[in-house]
Amino acid sequence: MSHYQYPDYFKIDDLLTQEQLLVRQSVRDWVIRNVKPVIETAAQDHISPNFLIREMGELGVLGSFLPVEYGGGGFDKITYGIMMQELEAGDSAIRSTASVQSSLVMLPLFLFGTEEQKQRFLPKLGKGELVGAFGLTEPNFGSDPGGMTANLKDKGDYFVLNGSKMWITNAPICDLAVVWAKDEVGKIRGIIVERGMKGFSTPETFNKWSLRASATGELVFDNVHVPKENLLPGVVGLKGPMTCLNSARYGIAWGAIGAASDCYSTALNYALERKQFDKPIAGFQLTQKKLAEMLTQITAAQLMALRLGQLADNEKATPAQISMLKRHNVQTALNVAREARQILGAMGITGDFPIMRHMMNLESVTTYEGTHDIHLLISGYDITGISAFKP
Ligand code: TGC
Ligand code: FAD
Repeated sequence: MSHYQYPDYFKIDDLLTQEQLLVRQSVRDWVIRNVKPVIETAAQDHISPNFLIREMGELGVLGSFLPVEYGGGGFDKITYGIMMQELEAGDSAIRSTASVQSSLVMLPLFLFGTEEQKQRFLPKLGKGELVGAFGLTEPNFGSDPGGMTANLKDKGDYFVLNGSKMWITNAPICDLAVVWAKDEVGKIRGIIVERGMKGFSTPETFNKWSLRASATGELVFDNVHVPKENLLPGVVGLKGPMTCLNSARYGIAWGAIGAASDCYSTALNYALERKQFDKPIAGFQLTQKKLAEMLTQITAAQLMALRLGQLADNEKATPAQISMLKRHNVQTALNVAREARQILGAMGITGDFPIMRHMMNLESVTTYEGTHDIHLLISGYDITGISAFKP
């Protein structure tokens, strides 16, 4: 399929291992076979193709960087990034599910959970037999999650959980949610809330123009009794959820390259075939400017992602570097999608091509996991040592 000839202008493939290239091919093939044929209709109909989750489990993209004995694949961080890149070339919704399950549900259980919690949940999450969600954002606390009001009251052998979370990926279909809430002394704790617990509901959020093939919703806790053994004992404070976000943001930065590459390749093919004024539109300087700038930006995004992957695999990637990469690569993908859509003219707004869907999805991707501006402020803080978030 011609639109899968993705750009590799700087021969970055030469820097990847045989195993990484093989994994890329197998995820790419799966996306072509199983995602591409259904995703446009799913997005148009605002339906999340949940049957793909178990297939992703079989494919090995859920929790891929965790040890095999805990339901993972034992892969390195570059391989994780490559997987996210290929999934997002299909659709950001598919990558979202894999990101949340891997980095925001399996990772906190692995890092902060008890052995019993790990044995109980991780293997099934890794196979896609259970679906997880991550509840940090609240109606009144998005960029500033430290202000959250969801709260836990200690009742001896259980906690009572009250509050609500909003904009939660996979909330309507989750079997369990890793929820962040404040204890009685105001410390942020992670706790596993399971479907079926009395007072726990997950209403879906409709009317989205973005990530329409992803189930987004709320997590509502109305005096939910959560057993003490569901508390994640291994972390206290905002650094718990933020540690998981470092991993998810890193994966998103790779994912954005997939969406951008799909848009670029589609636009290049179209420009070579479409004729106006008796010649292919690829022959006009203004089209070439768009294509050249897209390819330059994608190449920069690829190189940044690979280098940060190397640092991550050596435990040297800093949160601020991850913020810079997430912000840069998602902005790159948005720029590429917007330019690519222009090259297709009117055809660019249709579902016959993937560009408009990617473009709309990327509007969420630039907002979730820290907005474009929040990541800029994280860079600013890292450069100057002065926080510009708050007074
Ligand atoms: P601040 O005072 O700076 O830090 C509080 C504590 O948190 C620690 N911390 C981190 N730890 C590890 N990694 C990071 N990246 C960390 N950032 C902060 C920090 O060291 C401190 O620890 P301690 O032990 O000293 O207490 O926090 P602040 O209140 O000023 O807030 C700033 C911050 C970092 C929260 C803000 O910059 C930010 O990142 N806001 C964005 C919130 C966000 O990203 N939400 C994402 C929700 S989940 C989601 O969107 C999933 S979408 C998934 C999908 O569908 O793909
Ligand atoms: P706000 O924080 O209200 O920000 C609004 C605007 O103000 C932004 O432009 C922001 O950059 C700006 N702003 C805020 N503070 C500052 C400041 N100090 N300086 C300058 N500008 C500032 N959350 C989860 O917990 N789990 C999920 O699974 C999840 N999935 C999501 C899925 C989708 C489709 C979407 C859209 C969101 C999801 N989120 C999830 C929520 C997401 O993380 C938040 O939307 C995001 O953190 C921003 O919060 P907000 O929308 O409340 O915006």
